[in-house]
This record gives sequence, structure tokens and C-alpha cells, in this order.
Amino acid sequence: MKNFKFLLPIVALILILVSSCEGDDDIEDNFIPARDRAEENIDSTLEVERYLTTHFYNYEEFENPPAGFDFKIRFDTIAGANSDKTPLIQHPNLYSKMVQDRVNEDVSYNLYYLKVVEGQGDQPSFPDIVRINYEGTYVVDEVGINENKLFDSSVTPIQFDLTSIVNGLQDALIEFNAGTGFINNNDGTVSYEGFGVGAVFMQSGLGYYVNPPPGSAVTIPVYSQLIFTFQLFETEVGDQDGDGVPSVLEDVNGNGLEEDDDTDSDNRSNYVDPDDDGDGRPTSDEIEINEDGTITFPDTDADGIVDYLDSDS
Ligand SMILES: [Ca+2]
Ligand SMILES: [Ca+2]
Ligand SMILES: [Ca+2]
Ligand SMILES: [Ca+2]
Repeated sequence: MKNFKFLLPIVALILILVSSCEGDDDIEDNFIPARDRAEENIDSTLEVERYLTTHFYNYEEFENPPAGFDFKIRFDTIAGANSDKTPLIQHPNLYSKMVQDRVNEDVSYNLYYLKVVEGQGDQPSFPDIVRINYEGTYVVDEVGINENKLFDSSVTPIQFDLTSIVNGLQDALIEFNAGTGFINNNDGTVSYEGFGVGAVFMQSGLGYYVNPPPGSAVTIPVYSQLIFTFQLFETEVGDQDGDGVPSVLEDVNGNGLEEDDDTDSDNRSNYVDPDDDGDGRPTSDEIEINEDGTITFPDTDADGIVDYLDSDS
């Protein structure tokens, strides 16, 4: 009986292949449906937790920074000379929070992140623009192997729109604060001060799932768990559609996700829709920017719905 549950998916797969072969012109002949996101979440989380159990980070360097320390997080396996190190999963700097899947709202992830330095500047909101250093790796978890491999990293601090980066990284960065400023060095580089330093360990559903970025130098396997380490230097308020309404205010349902608010149902989320209510008047004409930079939202027909979200005013 035990084998039945393993047999079923194979039978289902054969049926799909057989039925898809019937149409020679079917361009989706080799289409294999993506795994169920809820089921994959379970396996992904176990894989992430195995990594957190078998690895530690360079916490001793952060506690007593050696001369010239770059304040970057590095991981290593708990083994040999490092057998007595504190595993990530037991370290007091490891946190987790529940994060909603962007595809299936019934799925949520227990997202782990490591807060090594919180940072002393401003805290970004989820649709803001940040400047960071980062290193992206994917987890290889096979028999006898449990490690992460580098696929991307910044050479110098780089600016990112939090709404266009991988979701798990967006979810983690908003838990940190940017730096307090920078000083210009004689060699033309800048040194940031008071910045946040952290890492995030994300399930594939918050990463690339079945769509690893094309054209990257390293091929990331589908369903890979991802780990990013980062330094958060700067943050500024995002207004992706330039309509004058900061994107954080375009999260009308207030759930902390920018993707699922579309007042006029035109398949353009409010944060990228310059006419949020679809009445033909640009949002920028339906709000008032005051001299001190604050925004007034008129409600001309006094129905409790501000003009830029009210299609009949
Ligand atoms: Ca906007
Ligand atoms: Ca929302
Ligand atoms: Ca819209
Ligand atoms: Ca409008």
C-alpha cells in the first residue's frame, strides 16, 4: 500500500505525456506541470533547515572585528576544527517570519533571516529603492552534500527596486535599516557608516521556483533554495509609476504586497498604474502635492473614496 502514493504521480505523468503526444503540432509537447507550491514548501523548508543546522556564520569576526574586516557574512560547515561552532538555527541572530506566496495566497512560508547588524539609518518599505552589496547562492542538498554555490554577487554597491528583485530578498531587506551616510575616500570610493548586515534563507517559492534567471553565468537548478547575504547602505521612497503617490500607499489592502492591488482591474497593479481608478484622469491630476512635500487626497463627491481611486469623480 505504501507505494501507492509514489505510483500515482508517475501514472499521472505518463498520462500527460501520452495525451500530449497525440497532437503533433502541440508546442507544449514536453510540458511538465510545476510542482504543487504547498507541497514544495514543505520540502523546501526542510532543506533550508538542514542547511541552518549544519552551518554557522563568522559571528566571531563580527564580535571582535579583525583589522580590515569587510563586515561580510560568510558561512561554513560545522565539522572538524569548527565542530564546536553555534549552528545558524541556534544562533540568537536568526529570526523567522511568515511570508505569503505571491502566486497562491493560501501558501505561506516560514522565512528565515539572519540579522547580524540591524543598521542605524532609515528602514525601507517593501516597494522602496535600495542600494546594497549582495551575494546570491543556491543550496545543493543531495546525499552527502549540503552546501551553497555562488551564482551572483555585486562588485560595488548597486541600486535595486525592491519590487523587481527576488521576493524572499525583498521580504528580508525590509527588516533592516540602511546606513547613516557615507564618507568619500581619497581613492574615489565611498565608505558607508551604520549600515545593516544580514542574510536570508529562502524557499524556492520565494526565489525562482521553475524560472531561474536566463543568461546568468551559473545555471541555477529549478526548485533551488536560495541564500543571499547583503549589506544595506541606502534607501529611498519608491514611486514606480511616478504618479506622486508613494508606492507604499498604493498597497490599498494593506497586506504588505504591492502586486495584488488593482483598483480598476486592468491588470496593472496600482503601484505601476498612472491612472489607478481608470477614469481617464491621471492620478497625478487627482492629488495635490503641497509645498512642504506632503500630499492631499481630495474627495470631491465626499463619498469616502479619494478622487484618484474613485472612477466616478
Ligand atoms: Ca505611485
Ligand atoms: Ca497589497
Ligand atoms: Ca490598475
Ligand atoms: Ca484617475
